[in-house]
Amino acid sequence: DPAPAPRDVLRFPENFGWGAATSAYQIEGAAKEDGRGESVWDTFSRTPGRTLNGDTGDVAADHYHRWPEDLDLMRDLGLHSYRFSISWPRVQADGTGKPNQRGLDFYRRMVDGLNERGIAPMATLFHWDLPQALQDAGGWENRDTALRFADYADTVFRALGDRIPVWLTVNEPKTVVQNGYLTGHHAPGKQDPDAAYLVAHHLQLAHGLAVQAFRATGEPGRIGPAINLHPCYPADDSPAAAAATRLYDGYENRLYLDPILRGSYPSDVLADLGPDSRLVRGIADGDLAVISAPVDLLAVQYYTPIYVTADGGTERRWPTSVAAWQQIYPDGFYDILTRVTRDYGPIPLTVTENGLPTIDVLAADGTVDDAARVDFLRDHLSAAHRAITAGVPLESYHVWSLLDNFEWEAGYDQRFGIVYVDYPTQRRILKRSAHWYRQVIRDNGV
Ligand code: GBH
Repeated sequence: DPAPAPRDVLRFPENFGWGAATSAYQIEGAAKEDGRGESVWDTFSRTPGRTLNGDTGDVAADHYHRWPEDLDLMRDLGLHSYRFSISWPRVQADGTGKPNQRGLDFYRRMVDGLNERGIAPMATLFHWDLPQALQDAGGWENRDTALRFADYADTVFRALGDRIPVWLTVNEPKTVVQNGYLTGHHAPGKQDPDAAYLVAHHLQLAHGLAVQAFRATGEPGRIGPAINLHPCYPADDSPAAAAATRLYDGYENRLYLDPILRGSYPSDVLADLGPDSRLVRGIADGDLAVISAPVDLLAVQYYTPIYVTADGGTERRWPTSVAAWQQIYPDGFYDILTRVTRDYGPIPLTVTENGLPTIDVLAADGTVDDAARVDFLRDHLSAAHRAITAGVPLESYHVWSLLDNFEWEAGYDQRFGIVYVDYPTQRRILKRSAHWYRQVIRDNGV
């Protein structure tokens, strides 16, 4: 039986949802099974030089075969909610046409298994694994991909809509834009700024069309976007740094929030891109009405702040994690949560990702001591608690990630899981953070 909670626990609201998150390509493996088609991430990760050690998601955490065990583990942790993603190429191998029943059946079984265990399924429709056939037809640069996405979403809603209470449309459109089309570090590996922002528009159009399709099915659940937000701070107190920070914030945050929640693009970003940009030319009449179709909740993902210098560059202020891009700054979590509520109104929020990568060691005694993750999670949950106290309507929190997994271009070295995956045996081992998180859930607080 759980020990009684110490009196200094920061209690979360009654009914607060405690969860964990994953995504399809990062955990499933089974890349060639049951009629799954190829995605841009299969192509990208199998291209020499694109990922650390040439790692791919071909096997990953083998969740496709081990899901019953993984669901038992979630139940043992006491999770209320599990956020996962549905692989588009499992449902439509080439991204169009008749659905692949075996792909849908996998998710139906898994979702039924969650419901049987009293864990609420939260499904993301797109976590970056675009069918390669659609990429060959232009990918997200092609407006038609947004229409294909709406058709895929409709198929999934009709198959699973009666058993999934919360849906998320597109995971982190910004990361597709920035990593897929600016740095080229993610699939499809392009470096084309003009294309990048048109891609942003088509991803948001895809989101809006999926919301419309969802409403049309009449299914009872809720739906919203999953957006990674970065609080931006000036690196010094010069007016130039303040101005550069405002524009940076436009590209990091408002570009993705405003169209959905305000029905308009931020004018400073549009002005910066210019009237001849593919984004500006690509906005058709009526698009913003589609994109701003009312959503039921906003899913926020937070990892790091950004400090902007007077010349528009960035600077480090806080200790980084083993991922060079991540500075550890819990107050940034408070800042971004309160800011969203202040600027966009009291829309219900869920945190669908927040976490720390570590290079873990499985000790001889069979334990994994990820003390840094416990500190990270405690500090960030304390910040979230402060945000709730300040009036932020945050209803649930999902740690990234349930399991160690394929960390995209960084391969398998960086481990985000609260559960360790011993890849050679695929054995799951609760890290210290998993034991700690189980107690957080029991106490409903930190
Ligand atoms: C999330 O992305 C993803 O949704 C999830 O799949 C992922 O595993 C998790 O977070 C952890 O990374 O500056 O070019 O070196 C977080 C998005 C990841 C986007 C790092 C920017 C910086 C790469 N960020 N990336 S770079």
